[in-house]
Amino acid sequence: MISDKMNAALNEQINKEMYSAFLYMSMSSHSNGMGLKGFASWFMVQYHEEMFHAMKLYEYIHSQGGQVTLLPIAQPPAEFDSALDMFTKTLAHEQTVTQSINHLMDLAIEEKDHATRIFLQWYVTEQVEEEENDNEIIDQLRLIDGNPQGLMMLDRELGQRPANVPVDFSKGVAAGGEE
Ligand code: OFO
Repeated sequence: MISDKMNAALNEQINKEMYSAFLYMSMSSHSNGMGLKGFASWFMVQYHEEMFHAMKLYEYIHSQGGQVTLLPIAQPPAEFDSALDMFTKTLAHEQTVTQSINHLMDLAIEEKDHATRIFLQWYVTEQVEEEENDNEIIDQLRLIDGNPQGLMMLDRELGQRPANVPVDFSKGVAAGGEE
């Protein structure tokens, strides 16, 4: 069982995860337009990860007898200056998501809602990984400093990122494949 306040906060987090998915889909499209197919693929994998994050919340709310209310998703930006600009914005965005997860965790602790606290632990760990990945790519892009050959090499590398989250949620998150 979750409180109404926690239910509302988790609904808002679904919205944030879905906005993240929209943002990375937009970056994927922009990368395609720049001829960076590997970057486009990386961001599309990230899109799927974010939808998975949203669906885990969706399922958790149901498991606790709560109600999912879907909120409007804001329009993400469509134009970016460069690959570095996209990843700088990705990191900044993930930092706001981390703060949001931390606030949810604070609420779970305040409400002595141990089930939600344990559920949210997964997201805390996930955010560490997301920020680390973004920081690594930003470092590489800074080293490359706009050099086309370097950018092509990184593009090839990012294109190798596997999609390892479920994408079919019709039978639930756990039935959808590997995490
Ligand atoms: Fe859901 O981790 Fe990014 O936003």
